[in-house]
Amino acid sequence: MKLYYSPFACSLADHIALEEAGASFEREEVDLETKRTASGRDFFAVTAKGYVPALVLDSGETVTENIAVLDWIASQYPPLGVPELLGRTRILEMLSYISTEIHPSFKPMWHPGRDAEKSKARVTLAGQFELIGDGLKTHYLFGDRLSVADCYLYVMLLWAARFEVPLPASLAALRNRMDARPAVRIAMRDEGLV
Ligand SMILES: N[C@@H](CCC(=O)N[C@@H](CS)C(=O)NCC(=O)O)C(=O)O
Repeated sequence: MKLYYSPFACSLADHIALEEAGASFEREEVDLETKRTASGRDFFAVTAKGYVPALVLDSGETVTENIAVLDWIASQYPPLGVPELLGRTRILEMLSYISTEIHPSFKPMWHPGRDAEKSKARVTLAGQFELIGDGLKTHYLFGDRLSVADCYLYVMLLWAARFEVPLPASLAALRNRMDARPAVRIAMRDEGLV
């Protein structure tokens, strides 16, 4: 299988999850400006969406969208899921919140200028992180074991640090815990981030 990714993009979540799973996979960097992959291929030939992540399975089928890619990874590597009756539902609930609420809130941060929009986004994001972090007593989102949802949240926490978004103490601690995980360090190194 092959993960198409861009350094420090949301695809880092899928990259970390694959490393955490101990999966055997290749990866290829995508230039999101030119839509060319590192080997010179037109990325639109991989996915007409033109954005990362795109995970090409061993069957040749391509899976896109963080929610679907991370859910697929958890389905293949059950320790990255949550083994309770509502476990998968809770993970999908969290992945959806991250994907449809938190992730888009960062949008203005990636553009130069737009200072008023950025200040507003910081307030929105701080509230969204509080919603997740307030009352969180466990090491990770769903207990003391990491799940694919932590991988996605972690990327949002890295973005929060980059764009000076305040975090509740529980999420700052979760980020520190993730920073120290060997799989996270490998993915960060392989994306040239450390
Ligand atoms: N709906 C997609 C959005 C993915 C996304 O926003 N990817 C960004 C990187 S974080 C991207 O590739 N942007 C480049 C572009 O849209 O041209 C998902 O949830 O996976």
